[in-house]
Amino acid sequence: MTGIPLAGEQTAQRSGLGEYKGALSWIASVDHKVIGIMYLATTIFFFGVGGIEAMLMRIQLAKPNNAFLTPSAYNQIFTMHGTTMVFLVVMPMLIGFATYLVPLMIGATDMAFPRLNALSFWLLVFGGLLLYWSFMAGGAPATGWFSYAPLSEKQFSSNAGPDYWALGLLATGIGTVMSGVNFIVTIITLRAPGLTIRRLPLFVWMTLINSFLILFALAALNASLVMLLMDRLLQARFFNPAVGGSAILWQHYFWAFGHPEVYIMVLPAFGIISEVIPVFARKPIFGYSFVAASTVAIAFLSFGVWAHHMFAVGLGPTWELVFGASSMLIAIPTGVKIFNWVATLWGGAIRFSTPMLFCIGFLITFTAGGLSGVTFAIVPIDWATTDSYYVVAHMHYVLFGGSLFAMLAGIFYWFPKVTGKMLDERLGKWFFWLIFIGFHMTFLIQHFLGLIGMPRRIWTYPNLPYWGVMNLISTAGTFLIALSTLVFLANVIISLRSGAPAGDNPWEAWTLEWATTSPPPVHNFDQVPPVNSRRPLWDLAHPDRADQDLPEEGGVNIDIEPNKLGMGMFLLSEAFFFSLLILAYVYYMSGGSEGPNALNALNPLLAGIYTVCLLLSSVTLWRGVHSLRNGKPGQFRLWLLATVVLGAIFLIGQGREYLGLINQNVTISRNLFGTTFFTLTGFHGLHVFSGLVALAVLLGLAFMGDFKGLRSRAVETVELYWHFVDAVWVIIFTLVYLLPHL
Ligand code: HEM
Ligand SMILES: [Cu+2]
Repeated sequence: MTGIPLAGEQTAQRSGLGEYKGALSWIASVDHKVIGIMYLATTIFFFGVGGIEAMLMRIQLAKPNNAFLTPSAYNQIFTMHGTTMVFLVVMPMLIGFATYLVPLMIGATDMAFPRLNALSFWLLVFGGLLLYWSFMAGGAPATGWFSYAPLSEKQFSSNAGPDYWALGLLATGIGTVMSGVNFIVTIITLRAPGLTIRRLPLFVWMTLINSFLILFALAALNASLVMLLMDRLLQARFFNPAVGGSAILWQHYFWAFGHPEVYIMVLPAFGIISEVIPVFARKPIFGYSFVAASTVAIAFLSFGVWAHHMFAVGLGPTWELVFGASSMLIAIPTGVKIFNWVATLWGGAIRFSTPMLFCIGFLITFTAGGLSGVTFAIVPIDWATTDSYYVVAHMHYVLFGGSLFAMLAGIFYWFPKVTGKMLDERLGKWFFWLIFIGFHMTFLIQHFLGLIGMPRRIWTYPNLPYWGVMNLISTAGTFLIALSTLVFLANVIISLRSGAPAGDNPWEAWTLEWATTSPPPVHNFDQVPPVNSRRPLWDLAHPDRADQDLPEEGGVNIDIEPNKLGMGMFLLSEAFFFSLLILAYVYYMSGGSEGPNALNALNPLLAGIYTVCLLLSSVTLWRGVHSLRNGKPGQFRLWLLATVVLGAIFLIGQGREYLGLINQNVTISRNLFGTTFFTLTGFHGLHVFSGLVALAVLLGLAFMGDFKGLRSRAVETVELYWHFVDAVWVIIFTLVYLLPHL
């Protein structure tokens, strides 16, 4: 099996489920199966927390003028509920599914970077704990899950809640970017022979495309969070209108992340549906290529619709028209998928087992949610419904009725593979009908509450006609949902104890994960079956009617070094991160900034000298890698040393410049120039510093002896990073130091 030998060795040493005992074997595990299960357990726990928050809100809203919660408590709870459900439940639960399934579905022993995989998971746990620690540290954030400025600025939210919100999401955000990198490298470099890109299971295809979305969208979020933290902790001025900042800029930046985020929360769910429906309809998916291609279309379009969340801020008719049209457009590829799933069901020998019931529940509910979504693309309708319960209903139809129903289909479908036991079908059906009826009882009526004028995020409401009874019905539905979750938990516990044995392939499915035992061994496969089509196990079971669907198109794995590909993907995300910092600088400087600015505060000549040092260090590193490749470790050491020295000169130079500016009272809080200059060059400096640390470690290792194999790969990977950091500086130096003088 192709792939990184280290990964294989590591997982071989660590047993899979059941062979390792005790908490430590889980905590220390780098096995994708163990990490995948930990993701599921953690996100199901947070679903419980988010669900309790939802219950509390619904009890408060059960009748008019209620005082079960205080206004402040209500604001904290809806903020934490929304944040939890998005960042600690739906997104990471889908990552958990992919972490467990992708290596099995492509016939690999593990993810490309097992330790990075473990780190991504623990960053989720750390971020979640940090977020919830806010309740102990003076109160949770009460700014809503999209934390609009200036409400999220210090003067309106003086407690530490929003700081924990931003820091917690930064931790989970960094972990999520790492997962994205890991999935791309795993899927591109570790596939079994014959498993070409056009034969990938659709869940794997969706995970691949989703990972690219993650690289860019989470970079946008991380950059926005950094800027908000600069405002809150260092009195910067990014989003604070009172000191020249723009609250609308926060909205642009947040939704540049926020809208792609809704697809990050639904594309893998589409993947689950595309795996389960064919198996229970006993037909291959209808229009595989259309489902795959429409995913790419959605991925691209999802970065072009963000301002449909801002139709009420006064963008002007032109932009409203543009974003209205693009938001309509994105409904088309989604419609294509729904058509393909229904066409797959058509004429199928359908088995209405629980996984299939949830797929049908998904189709009904997500389609309804998608249709209300289209209504928001019509600007005047959005003006009437934005910030009302019509929005709350829409978002739950797509996120709960869509993503969550699909994940429940996935749990009932893959539970046998993960545990070796079948979930109880009777309890499964009870669970489905309770949650399906409970869901529609809770959220269908909210559409009408919104249309008759009930705003979202209100702690209570007056006794207006129908409002009380409609809210009571909604609340009653929530209790039905709560009851259903108890039935689900009971089913899991009973089945783990005494469920019917599953066997390798209880559903007679066709993808590779069903070609190994349930649960799989630590190395995943004793033997990966031949792959000559999209349904390798169908071909194996029906050699006379095998799916010879596509001629094999050349090599399977793209011949690229996994470390380099990984670093390349990481740098793609970093490039987007920097472009948002640069955009903020350009946006504020183009508007002119009173007081000190680049023209009168900076010394381009001196900065020019340091810039030459930094660029030279790229040359010395390139020479060093060259000498290493030519087996000249002595020369390599010298070039590496020169690189470290030149990089250090640049950093010292930047430090001196900072001291000089601070002595002139040019600081991050002084004006918009200070805010954008120090944040942009500061983050670049941080990248130079971490690059220097990596180079210094390599230099230390180089003086300690041989530099073959893994270590030389590490040098080439760091080289890629270093050239990137230098290239970013060229852009910054030109923009900040040169351009003002031209
Ligand atoms: C378990 C059943 C659930 C119930 C009963 C429920 C109920 C609610 C309620 C009452 C609100 C506050 C509405 C307001 O005051 O504006 C809310 C907001 C929200 N819910 Fe849920 N919810 C549930 C599940 C979910 C799920 C699975 C998601 C998935 C992501 C989700 C995401 C959100 C978001 C993003 C908000 C907006 C929060 C904000 O305004 O900042 N909810 N939900
Ligand atoms: Cu959107």
